[in-house]
Amino acid sequence: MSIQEVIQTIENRYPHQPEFIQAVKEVASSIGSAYDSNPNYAKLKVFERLTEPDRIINFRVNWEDDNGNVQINRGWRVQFSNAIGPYKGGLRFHPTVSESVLKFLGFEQIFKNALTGLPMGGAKGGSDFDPKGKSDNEIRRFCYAFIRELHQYIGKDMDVPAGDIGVGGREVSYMFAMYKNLTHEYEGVLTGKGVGFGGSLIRTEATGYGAVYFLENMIAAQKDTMVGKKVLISGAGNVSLHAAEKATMLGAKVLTVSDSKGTLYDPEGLDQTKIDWLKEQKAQRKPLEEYVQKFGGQWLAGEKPWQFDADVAMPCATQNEVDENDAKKLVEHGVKYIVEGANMPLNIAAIDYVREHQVHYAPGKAANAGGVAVSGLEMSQNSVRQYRTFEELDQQLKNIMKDIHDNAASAAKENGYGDDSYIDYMSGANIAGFKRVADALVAYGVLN
Ligand code: NDP
Ligand code: 2IT
Repeated sequence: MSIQEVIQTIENRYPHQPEFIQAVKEVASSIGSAYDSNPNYAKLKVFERLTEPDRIINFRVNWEDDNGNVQINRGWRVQFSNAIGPYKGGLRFHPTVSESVLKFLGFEQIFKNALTGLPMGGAKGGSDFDPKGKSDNEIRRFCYAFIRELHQYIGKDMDVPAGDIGVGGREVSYMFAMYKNLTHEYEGVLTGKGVGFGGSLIRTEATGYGAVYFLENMIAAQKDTMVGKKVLISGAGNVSLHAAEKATMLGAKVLTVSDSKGTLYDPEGLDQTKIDWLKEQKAQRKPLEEYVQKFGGQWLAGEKPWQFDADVAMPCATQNEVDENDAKKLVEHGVKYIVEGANMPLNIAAIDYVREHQVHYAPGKAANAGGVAVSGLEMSQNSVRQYRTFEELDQQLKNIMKDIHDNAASAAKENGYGDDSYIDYMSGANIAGFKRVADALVAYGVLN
């Protein structure tokens, strides 16, 4: 079956899964020549196999709210591929979670994890549970109930979940505790645990820091530096605020962050005091808007951050947050680099537009791989029962991000996509990630 026929099959079989179809098409658009270069890929139906998850676990989660009412949510784990390591990927708690969203995230995770060079397969999971407005006790009861069901399907060498939207250190620690309680085993079954009882240093910071390290490499490839670059960031969660922190440390000027209510614009740029305040404010789920009374700047209710002059844009909130109109604004306002901290934040029309306008574009599966990379380092630290220092792990994260950058750049060039002045990171990342997994499937024969 040709790649085009695989897409046709997916579209016919899953017409109600637009996010999943979008993610498959994006990968398919790049891998044609690499696919044709090895006849075994077609013979063993490698792409067709990779577009159908190994399995999807789907379950009900019953929990009790603070008023004693029974609440019911849906839970999933999409175990997409364990070709090159145990299933690995985050858990998302958000009302928009659906099978389509988790399949797109799990599919992307296969190639992202391959790009890290570490032994990790691809998975994603989560629930339509909405953490907003819930008390700490409700969050704890939900996490316990969720993992009480999921625990039978995960394990340190089988499937290792972590955080994503709505799931951070607190939630992972609750789930880890319940897993330990149920199995009587202390093992590295989840990553992103609290530091001090199994969590790795720098895991919390890793996705945002890693995305900025990737950006630093892109800018260096154009013989320029981060110093003085104006940066627009969307989101105000884990990825956004750590991207803002590292960009600021490296001398860039971060002008915006945002959330589902609107955008905060500070023409003076963020500094560490402001970032610490933002972290605290979000941890307490208080409004971003209150920043203006304390530090000045402007609050733009209901607006996105793409309307200001800048050099760099880092969408770090959620999928499809940047459409073609937003892409036009970014180009109009002089943005030369777009680095996806979020997964699939640009829709297909936006990607086409920025690439046509020669904006240097780093797809999430390459640029945000620092988080899962440090998760991989947490797994290895748990296995050998030793911890590494912050400095050691930060250096490893930098090295991994540089390797992903360089491997994506060379895969692009080798396959005829772009040159030194315009590196096609999207094609390069898709090809490099795909080949690693596809070669494993070929070696295995007809098994997964
Ligand atoms: P958080 O829950 O910490 O933060 C999410 C942020 O995005 C919040 O500011 C939230 O605003 C905003 N947001 C979420 N959904 C929407 C929406 N539908 N519309 C507008 N704003 C929205 O999540 P993370 O920072 O962990 O994740 C952000 C992105 O990064 C996701 O795409 C995730 O998949 C990706 N990612 C995360 C990794 C990690 O290690 N955590 C690793 C790699 C990628 P509000 O608070 O108002 O809802
Ligand atoms: O999208 C992602 O890469 C994550 N949410 C992190 C996954 C992980 O296992 O650390």
